[in-house]
Amino acid sequence: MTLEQTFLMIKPDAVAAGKIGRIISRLEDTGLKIERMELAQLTFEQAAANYAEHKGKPFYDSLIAYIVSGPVVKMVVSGEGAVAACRKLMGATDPAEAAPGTIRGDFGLTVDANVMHGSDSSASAEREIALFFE
Ligand code: IDP
Ligand code: MG
Repeated sequence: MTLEQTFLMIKPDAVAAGKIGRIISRLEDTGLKIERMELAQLTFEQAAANYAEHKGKPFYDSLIAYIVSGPVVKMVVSGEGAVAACRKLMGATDPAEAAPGTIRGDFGLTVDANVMHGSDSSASAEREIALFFE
Protein backbone atom coordinates (compact mmCIF):
# COMPACT_ATOMS: atom_id res chain seq x y z
CA MET A 1 0.00 0.00 0.00
CA THR A 2 1.14 3.51 -0.63
CA LEU A 3 0.06 6.87 0.66
CA GLU A 4 -2.30 8.31 -1.92
CA GLN A 5 -4.94 10.94 -2.47
CA THR A 6 -8.51 10.52 -3.69
CA PHE A 7 -11.29 12.89 -4.68
CA LEU A 8 -14.62 12.51 -2.87
CA MET A 9 -17.87 14.38 -3.21
CA ILE A 10 -20.98 14.29 -1.00
CA LYS A 11 -23.78 14.56 -3.55
CA PRO A 12 -26.76 16.99 -3.41
CA ASP A 13 -29.23 14.47 -1.92
CA ALA A 14 -26.99 13.78 1.08
CA VAL A 15 -26.16 17.46 1.62
CA ALA A 16 -29.89 18.32 1.51
CA ALA A 17 -30.68 15.49 3.92
CA GLY A 18 -28.13 16.73 6.48
CA LYS A 19 -25.73 13.79 6.25
CA ILE A 20 -22.47 15.74 5.85
CA GLY A 21 -21.31 15.31 9.45
CA ARG A 22 -22.06 11.62 9.67
CA ILE A 23 -20.31 10.88 6.39
CA ILE A 24 -17.22 12.87 7.34
CA SER A 25 -17.13 11.08 10.72
CA ARG A 26 -16.87 7.74 8.95
CA LEU A 27 -13.92 8.95 6.88
CA GLU A 28 -12.14 10.30 9.97
CA ASP A 29 -12.97 7.23 12.06
CA THR A 30 -11.27 5.08 9.40
CA GLY A 31 -8.08 7.12 9.76
CA LEU A 32 -8.29 8.96 6.46
CA LYS A 33 -7.10 12.57 6.45
CA ILE A 34 -9.20 15.37 4.98
CA GLU A 35 -6.76 17.66 3.17
CA ARG A 36 -9.20 19.98 1.41
CA MET A 37 -12.94 20.44 1.76
CA GLU A 38 -15.40 22.92 0.32
CA LEU A 39 -19.15 23.34 -0.09
CA ALA A 40 -19.67 24.17 -3.75
CA GLN A 41 -22.17 24.45 -6.55
CA LEU A 42 -20.75 22.52 -9.53
CA THR A 43 -20.79 24.13 -12.94
CA PHE A 44 -22.33 22.27 -15.85
CA GLU A 45 -18.84 22.08 -17.40
CA GLN A 46 -17.32 20.45 -14.29
CA ALA A 47 -20.19 17.95 -14.12
CA ALA A 48 -19.82 17.02 -17.79
CA ALA A 49 -16.05 16.63 -17.45
CA ASN A 50 -16.36 14.47 -14.31
CA TYR A 51 -18.86 12.14 -15.97
CA ALA A 52 -17.47 12.20 -19.54
CA GLU A 53 -17.09 8.39 -19.53
CA HIS A 54 -20.89 8.07 -19.22
CA LYS A 55 -21.86 10.41 -22.07
CA GLY A 56 -24.40 8.70 -24.33
CA LYS A 57 -25.74 6.37 -21.64
CA PRO A 58 -29.50 6.51 -20.87
CA PHE A 59 -28.96 8.03 -17.42
CA TYR A 60 -26.38 10.65 -18.47
CA ASP A 61 -28.67 13.69 -18.85
CA SER A 62 -30.47 13.11 -15.56
CA LEU A 63 -27.14 12.44 -13.81
CA ILE A 64 -25.77 15.83 -14.93
CA ALA A 65 -29.03 17.64 -14.02
CA TYR A 66 -28.97 15.99 -10.60
CA ILE A 67 -25.34 16.70 -9.73
CA VAL A 68 -25.77 20.46 -10.44
CA SER A 69 -29.19 20.60 -8.68
CA GLY A 70 -27.79 21.82 -5.36
CA PRO A 71 -24.60 22.22 -3.34
CA VAL A 72 -22.12 19.36 -2.94
CA VAL A 73 -19.17 18.91 -0.55
CA LYS A 74 -15.98 18.26 -2.49
CA MET A 75 -12.94 16.83 -0.71
CA VAL A 76 -9.38 15.69 -1.18
CA VAL A 77 -8.74 12.80 1.21
CA SER A 78 -5.44 11.01 1.79
CA GLY A 79 -4.25 7.83 3.45
CA GLU A 80 -2.72 4.42 2.78
CA GLY A 81 -4.57 3.00 -0.23
CA ALA A 82 -7.09 5.85 0.03
CA VAL A 83 -8.73 5.22 -3.36
CA ALA A 84 -9.71 1.63 -2.58
CA ALA A 85 -10.40 2.38 1.09
CA CYS A 86 -12.94 5.06 0.15
CA ARG A 87 -14.61 2.89 -2.51
CA LYS A 88 -15.00 0.21 0.17
CA LEU A 89 -16.45 2.68 2.69
CA MET A 90 -18.89 3.98 0.03
CA GLY A 91 -20.19 0.55 -1.03
CA ALA A 92 -21.74 -0.53 -4.31
CA THR A 93 -22.92 2.09 -6.84
CA ASP A 94 -26.59 1.10 -6.33
CA PRO A 95 -27.55 1.69 -2.67
CA ALA A 96 -30.07 -1.15 -3.00
CA GLU A 97 -27.10 -3.48 -3.48
CA ALA A 98 -24.64 -1.74 -1.15
CA ALA A 99 -23.91 -3.65 2.06
CA PRO A 100 -25.25 -2.39 5.39
CA GLY A 101 -22.48 -0.45 7.13
CA THR A 102 -21.37 1.24 3.92
CA ILE A 103 -22.18 4.90 3.32
CA ARG A 104 -24.38 4.23 0.28
CA GLY A 105 -25.96 1.23 1.99
CA ASP A 106 -26.87 3.25 5.08
CA PHE A 107 -27.71 6.69 3.64
CA GLY A 108 -29.03 6.02 0.11
CA LEU A 109 -32.01 4.40 -1.54
CA THR A 110 -31.67 4.73 -5.31
CA VAL A 111 -28.85 4.68 -7.87
CA ASP A 112 -29.94 8.10 -9.21
CA ALA A 113 -29.17 9.79 -5.89
CA ASN A 114 -26.48 7.61 -4.39
CA VAL A 115 -24.99 9.87 -1.70
CA MET A 116 -21.32 10.05 -2.75
CA HIS A 117 -18.81 10.10 -5.54
CA GLY A 118 -15.30 8.67 -5.12
CA SER A 119 -12.46 8.33 -7.61
CA ASP A 120 -12.10 4.83 -9.06
CA SER A 121 -8.28 4.92 -9.52
CA SER A 122 -5.24 7.04 -8.75
CA ALA A 123 -5.27 8.38 -12.31
CA SER A 124 -8.94 9.40 -11.95
CA ALA A 125 -8.16 11.00 -8.59
CA GLU A 126 -5.40 13.12 -10.08
CA ARG A 127 -7.65 14.26 -12.94
CA GLU A 128 -10.62 14.96 -10.65
CA ILE A 129 -8.58 16.89 -8.06
CA ALA A 130 -7.25 19.11 -10.84
CA LEU A 131 -10.78 19.57 -12.21
CA PHE A 132 -12.37 20.51 -8.90
CA PHE A 133 -9.60 22.24 -6.95
CA GLU A 134 -6.97 23.77 -9.19
P1 IDP B 1 -19.55 4.98 -9.31
O1 IDP B 1 -20.12 6.31 -8.86
O2 IDP B 1 -19.77 3.91 -8.26
O3 IDP B 1 -18.14 5.07 -9.78
P2 IDP B 1 -20.35 4.79 -12.10
O4 IDP B 1 -20.69 3.52 -12.80
O5 IDP B 1 -19.06 5.47 -12.43
O6 IDP B 1 -20.46 4.50 -10.53
O7 IDP B 1 -21.57 5.78 -12.36
C1 IDP B 1 -21.44 7.16 -12.04
C2 IDP B 1 -22.74 7.64 -11.41
O8 IDP B 1 -23.79 7.56 -12.39
C3 IDP B 1 -23.24 6.78 -10.26
O9 IDP B 1 -22.64 7.15 -9.02
C4 IDP B 1 -24.71 7.05 -10.27
O10 IDP B 1 -25.01 8.32 -9.64
C5 IDP B 1 -25.00 7.20 -11.75
N1 IDP B 1 -25.47 5.93 -12.34
C6 IDP B 1 -24.73 4.84 -12.65
N2 IDP B 1 -25.48 3.86 -13.17
C7 IDP B 1 -26.76 4.34 -13.18
C8 IDP B 1 -28.02 3.80 -13.62
O11 IDP B 1 -28.11 2.66 -14.10
N3 IDP B 1 -29.11 4.62 -13.47
C9 IDP B 1 -29.03 5.87 -12.95
N4 IDP B 1 -27.86 6.42 -12.54
C10 IDP B 1 -26.75 5.67 -12.65
MG1 MG C 1 -17.32 5.91 -11.48
